[in-house]
Amino acid sequence: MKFSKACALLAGCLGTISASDINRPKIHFTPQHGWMNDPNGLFYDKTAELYHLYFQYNPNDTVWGLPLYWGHATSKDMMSWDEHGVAISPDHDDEGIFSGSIVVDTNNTSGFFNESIDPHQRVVAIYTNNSPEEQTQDIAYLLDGGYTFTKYSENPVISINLTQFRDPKVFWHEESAQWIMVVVQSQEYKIDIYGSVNLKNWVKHSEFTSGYFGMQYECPGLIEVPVEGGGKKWLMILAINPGSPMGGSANQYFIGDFDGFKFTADDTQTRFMDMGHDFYAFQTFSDLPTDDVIGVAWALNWAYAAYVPTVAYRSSMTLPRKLTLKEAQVNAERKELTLCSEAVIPKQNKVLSVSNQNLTTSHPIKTNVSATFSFDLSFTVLNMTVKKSDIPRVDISFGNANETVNIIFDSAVGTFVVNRDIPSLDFNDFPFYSHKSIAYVEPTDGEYLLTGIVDRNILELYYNNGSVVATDLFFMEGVVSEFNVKTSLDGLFKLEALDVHNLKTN
Ligand code: KTE
Repeated sequence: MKFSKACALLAGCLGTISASDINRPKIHFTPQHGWMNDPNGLFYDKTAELYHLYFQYNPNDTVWGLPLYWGHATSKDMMSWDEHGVAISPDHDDEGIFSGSIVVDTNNTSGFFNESIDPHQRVVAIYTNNSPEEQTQDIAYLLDGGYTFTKYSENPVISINLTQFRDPKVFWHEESAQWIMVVVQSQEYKIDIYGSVNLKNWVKHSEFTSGYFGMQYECPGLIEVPVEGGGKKWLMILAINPGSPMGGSANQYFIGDFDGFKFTADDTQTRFMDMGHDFYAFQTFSDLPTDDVIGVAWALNWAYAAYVPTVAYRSSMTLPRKLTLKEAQVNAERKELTLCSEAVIPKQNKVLSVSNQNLTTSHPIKTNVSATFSFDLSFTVLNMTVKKSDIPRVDISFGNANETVNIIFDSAVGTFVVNRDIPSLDFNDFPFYSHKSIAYVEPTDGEYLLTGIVDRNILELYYNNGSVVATDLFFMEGVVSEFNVKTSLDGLFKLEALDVHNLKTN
């Protein structure tokens, strides 16, 4: 039995499970205790068939603080994780091992590894060492398959005498036969692109600036993403904090081309990876066994991260998401190449399946659910004229007898609004920022499509085959037990299909 289960069982026996444990998600990674933010060093060990998740970690408190470490967890399926404590520690208590990434140096370009080290376990971490004087890019390597790092004796590998220079994401670029690093001059609003043949000596190739500036750039990423129907395009990922139009911190992305030295965006449009509040510092896995692009984000917002009402720990990661680029309907006339996200979710137990019926006010479709469940919903707007006074809405809600979260679709404006304002929780305890998330969604061939995943205190919504996504935390005093769908007026909407599943959590 896993450590966490034994603790929960023991606590249960002692009747001391705190409210936060009721809220603790079951299929989203959370640290057993302490503070977590950004995912770091995501990689897949092809020999051990193990996914590695490192993360920004303060084991000494449930808020961010120095010294800051890399925490570590592993998983066979990216659903249930085993935690392994601190992976990299700073040399001094006023320093932090800030965000970064991991590459598998299969061909030993760094020279750190002898032939006894399995090529799939030649792990090199590239991270920002944060000290009061400077943020530098440093490297460390593993000689034991992912558990004990040795820092490079000649660190830092990049130093430009800046205190706001961080978050290196590194990958191997086959076409130009070099390691590529994207890293931000955070408050200069620059994504710097560097190249190296050995992970030790780096040359600056170019800079990229675009999108919302916010207060600062953070956590960049550059990855080639499959396009539905064939081909690939390059995706530049960029986090800003604060300054998101949704409030607080957010991730944006740009679609374009990369030649090994310079990234060129296809257009000047700014696109957000997630229209909710709680999706930040997204990072993709290195060395996956397929061409799939899969990554994880931190499921919180710096605007209120220190205040969310969990007790033993703070924060979760999102579910892993598989990224593709598809031509998605963006208005009645036009499709645009759009980033589409698909959640990696566990096995499911169907609890409800209905189709082809009108949605009503008086007879909502309802079912009991476990606190970790998913729903797949599609509906159409019947061609009805609506009197000015009528408000044509679909109301999708979940919760318990006293607390609900509502996802309201308003066909007059083609918009879904998530309302997570739960009266039983005194929001004066912490600034839960905007209680509402707004997503403008186009129908696909006339149908509005929505997949929702609820996991105790986190809601992930995938609209229109994942071309619009929204992640939001919510906090109830009870547990989620009901799900239902109703409308503001009869005869306005037709349910095409609704499947509800409880998600197996082990
Ligand atoms: C922490 O809140 C501050 O100094 C930053 O804005 C958060 O920065 C540090 O977290 C990020 C990364 O840029 C840092 O490497 C990391 C983004 O924990 O969440």
